[in-house]
Amino acid sequence: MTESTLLPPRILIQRPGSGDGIETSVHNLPKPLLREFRHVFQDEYLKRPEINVPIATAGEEMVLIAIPTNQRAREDLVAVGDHIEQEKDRLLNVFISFGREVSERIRGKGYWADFIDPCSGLPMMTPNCNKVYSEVDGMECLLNYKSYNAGFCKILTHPKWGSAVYPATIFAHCPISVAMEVIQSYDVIQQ
Ligand code: B12
Repeated sequence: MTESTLLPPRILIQRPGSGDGIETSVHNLPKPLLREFRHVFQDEYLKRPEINVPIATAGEEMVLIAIPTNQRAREDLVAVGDHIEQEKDRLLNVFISFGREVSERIRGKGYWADFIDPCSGLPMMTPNCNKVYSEVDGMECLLNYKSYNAGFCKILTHPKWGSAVYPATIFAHCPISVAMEVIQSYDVIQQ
């Protein structure tokens, strides 16, 4: 738990029975992250809502929200080889599916949301953005996880899984209740 935490990390599953758990939490943006968010997305996020906001949430304050996710990898991602590449593809697919679904559900309610492509570090749904978002810096700031340097790449370490962790983040601009409702609709795996 950090000061920015609105909903602490819990392991969710997108499709019951799939076994692909994804640790997810909901946060306000602390100052350093807010500065970085503006570099990455500029003011593209202000271009929504472009449709009428639902009456249920119309009076609520709009807030910038980060939804960091971490998946436990079956391999240490710092190693190299075909099996690592295969594992990274699996983790990528699990996140893209989850990130897209969460973003589309928030967008479906009339608000802005987007997620970072883990391969490039660039926003997936917002056009005209070319600044890379650092997942490692983001997780350090939001979750207080630690990192180390592996050559050119900064590597995150999860408190339980070490560097067998695959970080990726979703962002939203909406009332807190909207983001909470979407995230709380997923099943939680007991740890
Ligand atoms: C591009 C990339 C690479 C590139 C280049 C890396 C580079 N640094 O140029 C290459 C292909 C080489 C690479 C290699 C690897 N990578 Co890589 N890579 C990335 C990627 C997509 C972006 C990293 C990046 O460019 N960061 C640097 C940029 C964003 O920051 P910067 O300009 O240096 O600094 C800015 C920030 O610090 C910012 N800032 C300042 N203060 C603050 C505060 C906050 C709060 C924030 C948010 C930002 C911020 O300001 C600075 C200036 O603008 C990330 C995913 C991601 N989105 O983070 C994965 C990622 C870091 N890579 C990963 C991995 C696993 C690897 C490899 C180990 C894979 C492998 N098995 O070979 C190797 C490492 C090999 C090596 N020794 O380098 C994983 C790490 C997993 C983990 N546990 O942390 C990540 C997170 C991808 C993932 N989701 O799994 N990678």
